[in-house]
Amino acid sequence: MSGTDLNDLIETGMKPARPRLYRVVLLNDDFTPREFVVSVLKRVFGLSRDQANGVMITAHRKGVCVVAVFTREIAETKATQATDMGAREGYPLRFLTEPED
Ligand code: TYC
Repeated sequence: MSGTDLNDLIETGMKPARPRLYRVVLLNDDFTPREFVVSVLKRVFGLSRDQANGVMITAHRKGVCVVAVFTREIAETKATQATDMGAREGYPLRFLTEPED
C-alpha cells in the first residue's frame, strides 16, 4: 500500500510542518467583576485559582494578559466561549486571538 499522507512522509523522510500557534489574550474592562473573570479562566482554560487570579490581576493592571497558546481552531473556540460567558451575564469581557510570529 502506498500513496497515503503517512507513507509519503515516511518515504521522503519529511516531517510535517508544525501548526502555527495563536495566543488567547484577555482584555481589561471597567465593569466585569474580578471573581467572574477568575471563574471563566478556570472553567474555559483549566487554570488553577492562583493562575487565574494572576492572569486577571495582570490584565486589570496592564490592560491585557496572555492567557494561553493553542492551535488556531482551539484558540478561537475558547476565546469565543469565554467572551460569550461574559456576554450572557451582560459583561463586556473580551478575549482576542493573535498569531505568534
Ligand atoms: N477591571 C475589572 C474591575 O475592576 C476586573 C477585570 C480584570 C475585568 C481583568 C476584566 O480582563 C479583566 N472590576
